[in-house]
Parts: sequence; C-alpha cells; structure tokens
Amino acid sequence: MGKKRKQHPKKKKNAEGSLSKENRPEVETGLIETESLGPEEQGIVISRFGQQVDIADQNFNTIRCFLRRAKEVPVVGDKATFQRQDKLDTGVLVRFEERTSLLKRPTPHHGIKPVAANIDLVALLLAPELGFSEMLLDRYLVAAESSNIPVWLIFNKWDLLDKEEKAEIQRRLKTYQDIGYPIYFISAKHGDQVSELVKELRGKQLLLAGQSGVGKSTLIKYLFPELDVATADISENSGLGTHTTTASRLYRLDEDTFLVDSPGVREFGLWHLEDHDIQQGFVEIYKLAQDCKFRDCKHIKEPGCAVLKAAERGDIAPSRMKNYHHLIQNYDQQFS
Ligand SMILES: Nc1nc2c(ncn2[C@@H]2O[C@H](COP(=O)(O)OP(=O)(O)OP(=O)(O)O)[C@@H](O)[C@H]2O)c(=O)[nH]1
Ligand SMILES: [Mg+2]
Ligand SMILES: [Zn+2]
Repeated sequence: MGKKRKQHPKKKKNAEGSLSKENRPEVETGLIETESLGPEEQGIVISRFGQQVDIADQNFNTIRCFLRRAKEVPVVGDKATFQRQDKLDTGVLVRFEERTSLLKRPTPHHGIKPVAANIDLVALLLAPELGFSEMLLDRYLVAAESSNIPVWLIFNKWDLLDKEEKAEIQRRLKTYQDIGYPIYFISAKHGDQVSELVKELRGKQLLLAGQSGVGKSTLIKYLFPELDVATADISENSGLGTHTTTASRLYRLDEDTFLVDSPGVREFGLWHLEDHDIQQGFVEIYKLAQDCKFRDCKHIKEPGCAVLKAAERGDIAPSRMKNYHHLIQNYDQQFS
C-alpha cells in the first residue's frame, strides 16, 4: 500500500482507451498521491494476488501494482497500463487491454474462474505414472475447444517408459494425432526433445495445463534454470501430484514468447458447458455431424445419423465415441 494517504485526492482521468467500461478497472487512486505517480507505461500481468498484480515492464522487471475497486480484475497474461509510484517499487494499474481470449476453469463448487488471458495455445501435459486416461484427455479437450484455443499434447516423462510402453502410448495417442492434435514426447527433467518443442512455440503465449504432477513446473525449471521454481514428487501414498504450484505465473522465454505455469486441477467438471460445447469439443464428430439428417442430432440413436454410420465404418475411434456419449448424456455432473 502507498505510505502517504490523502483525504480528497484529485481523481486521475483515464481519458483515452477503447475498452468497454466493464473491462476497465476503476482505478480509484484515493490512497495514493496522484502527483507521485510516474507516466503511463505498458506491461503484462505475470501473476495476481487478490487486489494486487505483478506487472512486468518493457524490460521484464516486475512491479507490484495495486488495483482499487476493480469491477473486473485482470488475470495473468493481460496487457496492462500502469504507473509507478515515486520512490517506491510499487505502482498502480490504470487499465488493461481488450483480450483476444480468456481461459476459464470450473471450480469445485460450481463456480467459474478466469485463469489466463490472451492465451493462443494450450499445451496439455500428460504423464505416465498418473494413469494416462482418454476420458480425462477428452474432457480437457472439450474445455479447451470451448474457448476456441488450439491444443497441443505433450507427453512428458518419456524417460520413464520402456520400449513397449512407449509403443503403447504412441498407439493410443495416434487417435488424437489423426484428428489434428500435434503431439510431442519429451522429458522435461532431462530436457529431451524440449528444444524441438520450444522451436515450435516461438511467438506464442501459451498455457501449460494438466493434472498435478505431470511436470509443468519442471518444464519451466528446465527452461529457466536461474529461477527458483518449486516442483515436488508425486505422493507415494496417493500416487497423485501434490498441487505444488498454487497460482498461475507467466514467464518470458523471449521477446514474443510467453509461458504460463498453472496449478494442476483435481476436478475437471464440464457442467458449465452446453450440449453444443460438448459436441464442438469432439472435433471429428462435429465435422461429420453436418451430414446428419436432423440438425439437432445428438448422435445417440437418431435415424439418418452420419456420425453413427461413420463410427460403424470404424472412422471414429471407439473410445472417442464412448466418451462423447458419456459426456453428452451426463454433462451436468461433476467428475474427478
Ligand atoms: N522422470 C521424470 N520425472 C519428471 C519429469 N518431469 C517432471 N518430473 C517429476 O515429476 C514431479 C512433479 O513435477 P512438477 O513439475 O512439480 O509437476 P506440476 O505439473 O508442476 O504439478 P503441480 O504444480 O502440482 O500442478 C517432480 O518430482 C518432477 O521431478 C520427467 O521428464 N521425467
Ligand atoms: Mg507446478
Ligand atoms: Zn448424428
């Protein structure tokens, strides 16, 4: 908080800005001396804590900024305008720009939480010891597709598998490759195939997603060896990750490449999505649905269903069809 306080400060005007009012936090500089504020600067939100955000400036130095009476709060990845406070290493958020995307996640108690803004790629990490499951993968894909953000699959901890296990995973993931999802096999811990992956990531702002323990932070740690990034072993008791990362954080790889490390989710409900989102989330099914006799066909047992016909011919993977049916008939339930 600003050290000096004033009773009736002049209100700072945010004259320009093409944003809708809702997108512009009401910066009420009531507790901060406005004359002690520096000129407006551009930055990017790298993390958020309640009513404060860390903003990285043009040189990627971090300034803790206050938001006041925010109507809509910024999230990691938001492009922001801020002002420094004289003689302090803190500042004030003035506004943030309109977003190209906003990734949201369902919370355990049927809430919905914004996670990151301006993400143009979700890198979904998978790992062997957590029991790679098509059902969980399909749920993630449905959620990502509903935000219209492309998804890449990154199978991590490749070093833990023997030849047969690798072949088995490759076989199972081929289904996803065939429907258009790029797939990488890496070892974040040892750096295997990481530079090949990173080459493809240039110019993107991406979010590392996936269950707790898949190695999201380990990948960050490998890419930023000078930083102190917390990672932790999978619990011996539960066989699950230990939710080591508790808040999303943005890292800059180069001038125009940014990675967001995010906390792994335990529950991944899709109750917040409509039937249509579920249908759109299965990209190959959605494409075929255009040839169904009925426009509102759900591909369960309707006559003239092009999807069911394609499934009979073997053009849709049985596991995908099964998971689609499961989700379309139970979409309002919570899953873990
Ligand atoms: N053998 C092996 N272990 C790895 C690899 N990547 C990560 N690990 C280990 O997996 C464990 C979990 O890694 P984290 O990076 O903490 O996982 P996370 O996805 O960030 O988990 P949360 O922050 O809880 O969401 C750690 O013990 C890592 O050392 C890998 O490529 N190979
Ligand atoms: Mg982590
Ligand atoms: Zn149909």
